[in-house]
Amino acid sequence: MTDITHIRTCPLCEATCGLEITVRDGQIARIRGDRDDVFSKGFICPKGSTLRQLYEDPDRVRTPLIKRDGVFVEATWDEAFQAVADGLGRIWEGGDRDAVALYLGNPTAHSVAGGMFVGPMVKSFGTRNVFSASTVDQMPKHVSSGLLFGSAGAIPVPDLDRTDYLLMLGANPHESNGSLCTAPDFPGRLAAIRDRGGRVVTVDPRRTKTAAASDEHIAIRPGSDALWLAALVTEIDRAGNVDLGRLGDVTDGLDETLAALAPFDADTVAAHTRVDPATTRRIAAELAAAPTAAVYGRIGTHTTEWGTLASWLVEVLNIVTGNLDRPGGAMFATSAVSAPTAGRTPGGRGFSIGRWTSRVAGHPEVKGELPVATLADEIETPGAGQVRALVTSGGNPVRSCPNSARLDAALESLEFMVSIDIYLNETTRHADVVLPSPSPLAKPHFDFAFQGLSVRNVVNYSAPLHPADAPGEPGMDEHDIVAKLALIAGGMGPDADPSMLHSMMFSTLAERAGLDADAESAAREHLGPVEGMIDLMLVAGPYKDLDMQAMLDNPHGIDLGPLEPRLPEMLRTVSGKVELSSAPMLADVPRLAAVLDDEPDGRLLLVGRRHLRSNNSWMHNVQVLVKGKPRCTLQLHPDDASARGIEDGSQVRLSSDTGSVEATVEITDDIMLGTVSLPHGWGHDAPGAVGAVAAATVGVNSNELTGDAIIDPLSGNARLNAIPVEVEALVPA
Ligand SMILES: Nc1nc2c(c(=O)[nH]1)N[C@H]1C(S)=C(S)[C@@H](COP(=O)(O)OP(=O)(O)OC[C@H]3O[C@@H](n4cnc5c(=O)[nH]c(N)nc54)[C@H](O)[C@@H]3O)O[C@H]1N2
Ligand SMILES: Nc1nc2c(c(=O)[nH]1)N[C@H]1C(S)=C(S)[C@@H](COP(=O)(O)OP(=O)(O)OC[C@H]3O[C@@H](n4cnc5c(=O)[nH]c(N)nc54)[C@H](O)[C@@H]3O)O[C@H]1N2
Ligand code: SF4
Ligand SMILES: [Mo]
Repeated sequence: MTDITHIRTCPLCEATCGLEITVRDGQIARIRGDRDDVFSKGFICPKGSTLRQLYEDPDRVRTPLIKRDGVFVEATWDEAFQAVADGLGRIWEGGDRDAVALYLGNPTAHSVAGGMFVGPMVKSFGTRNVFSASTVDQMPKHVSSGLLFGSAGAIPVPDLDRTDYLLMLGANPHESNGSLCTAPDFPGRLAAIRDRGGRVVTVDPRRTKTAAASDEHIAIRPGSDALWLAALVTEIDRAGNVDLGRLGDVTDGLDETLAALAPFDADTVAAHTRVDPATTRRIAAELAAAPTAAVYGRIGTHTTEWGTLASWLVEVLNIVTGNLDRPGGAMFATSAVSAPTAGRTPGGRGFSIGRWTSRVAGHPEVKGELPVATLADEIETPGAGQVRALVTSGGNPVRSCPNSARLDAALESLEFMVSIDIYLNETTRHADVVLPSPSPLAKPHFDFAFQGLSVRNVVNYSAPLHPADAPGEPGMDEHDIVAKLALIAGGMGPDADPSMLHSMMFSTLAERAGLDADAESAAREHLGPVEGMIDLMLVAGPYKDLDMQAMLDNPHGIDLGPLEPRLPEMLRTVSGKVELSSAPMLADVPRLAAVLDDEPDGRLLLVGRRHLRSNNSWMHNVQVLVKGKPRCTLQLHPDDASARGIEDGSQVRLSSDTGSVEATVEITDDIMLGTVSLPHGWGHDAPGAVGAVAAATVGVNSNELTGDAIIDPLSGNARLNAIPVEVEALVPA
């Protein structure tokens, strides 16, 4: 018996934990946390070790599938790409590139295929109908960052390891392991803040595990974070505590911002937020007085109709307390593959939205994307530019996007659909061709996205454990599948070799770095195409002496140190300043102010939640993760339950303006009065979806309740939280 140990980064969530995988006689014998990982130091959650179960899952798709007469039949890769070229070719024949839409899901952000190849694929499709999970997630942060700093990718992360005070809204890292804040063992890092005498305050309508582990939990009425954050700014101002510190000279628009926010204060927002004014004033004073502090908002703060305002207000607070870009505050990571900015003159082209608008609802384009909440509009509405075909890559919009029952029907009506995925699920069952990605173990891994969102500057590369044509794998690398689609869309035909795209991409990278492509390419003949390109990016990046060889020599990762101040060099606004009061932001404030005059909706408000052993709408086919008590329960406050005659464990009907579902009730005073919670991503009983374990789970799809009409206007983000609902007891039959 020989044991081979492989070290790699877990690709499942943003925490990027190091894994140590032991292979014995060709079988995966053990997966545990890599204690030598420079960042995660052995931390792992229950999902990390299930890469083995994902690899072995008999229900995972391992052969390309083509639908013939409504039934999937196994096909060769050549047949599958021919079918893709034929199917998309028929749509493109009419000359309308917008007729083919793309939907890019969450795993795209965690893969080399997504980080490197999806960009060229999107370009090559030449469609305006690009949709992704970003508009059910973090798009507000991109917009607020774009407007403030001139770059949608300049996202401040709380400096968890050095801060004295963390104010955290709408995030539950004890379950999610963190987002837009890459920090393996987030819970441990929170505990360390308290251990060193700091303070953690969590704002959430639910007393989550994170809230329970904090110094203070503030229960806030769902959907009202923007109001409360605005009030904090005003209270800091009124107390004379605004202090921009080092950034005073490089920040524009402070007075305009403070004036615009003046209507919001601790008293005026109290009825809508349910936070008592004394608490609001105290938190404002604590934030201002803390030696260092960071404000951080996530899913609960972003997935409302006020997402961009709330995201902006988080940064306004970091700025007016002098905490932006200083150790212990909110800082910018420096990815090893980003363009160097040190010594650069601040300024640039700035950021704008709305270079085009969506055809039916007229929503502005953001970062080249349209809101996924309007995908069904684009499929259902006839006329030039109607979406008639769709390509999904690592996404399950039929479970993850608002008004999903409508979207489900819309996908069924498409003329042609292609899915790159590892499962036949609620979404991919609609496809005409399914292109199976290999399991995570057969993929190279490099965190293009999360290096730029990390609480330390760190870089890792993982080589595949086994090749994409190893036993139990579908035979083709995911990045080659994406490359093939790019080439087909570029008119190169289904037989085109992915290496064509590799050399084009390599040349572009070399040119961008001011290097000679032929010479650089020749110097990298010993590396594969993906490794060669990453090598070039590392060499052209901001760190000296970093290249692919260093990555291969350091499988546990390379620690590049704590976050460093990066302003003003990285500012790409037109003014070269932090533009606090950009016109689009200030123009949206009156919409928020109008809420102050409204009566709060008397109905219950629905919010979502996550569980450590789940991952959005998937990983539900892994028995060790789904075993135990059903996770998809409707949490209800005891007083709301008794007012409706509802008992713990009973079945209820939950209805919104969009739809209704039946759910099992869990009565708990961990949820605030007037709020109910149902997790998203469940309900795996759709005909044609294949997954024996998932099908046996109990649960319903919460996105049958979320609507697609109300969105955050600046980012196009869907409203997935604070949905007015009614709950009624179902009389047992
Ligand atoms: N109500 C409500 N809805 C939500 C949310 C919420 O909080 N509340 N959260 C939103 C958020 S933050 C997100 S990110 C979205 C997620 O939205 P999506 O990305 O659409 O959904 P996922 O459930 O992540 O689906 C991932 C898909 O990728 C497949 N997959 C897994 N691994 C791979 C791989 O390696 N390669 C390929 N090609 N496919 C793979 C899975 O089988 C699955 O089909 O959901 C959003 N929806
Ligand atoms: N185990 C697990 N980990 C995951 C995922 C998963 O599905 N499962 N998904 C991954 C993805 S794609 C993402 S984007 C991240 C998300 O990571 P987080 O942002 O930490 O997401 P959640 O755990 O859903 O926490 C959101 C919290 O917001 C609260 N909330 C709802 N509405 C409001 C509101 O209006 N105001 C406030 N203040 N709070 C509100 C909810 O009660 C919930 O506790 O997690 C990632 N990690
Ligand atoms: S927290 Fe869990 S799922 Fe996330 S990277 Fe670490 S082991 Fe993987
Ligand atoms: Mo997400």
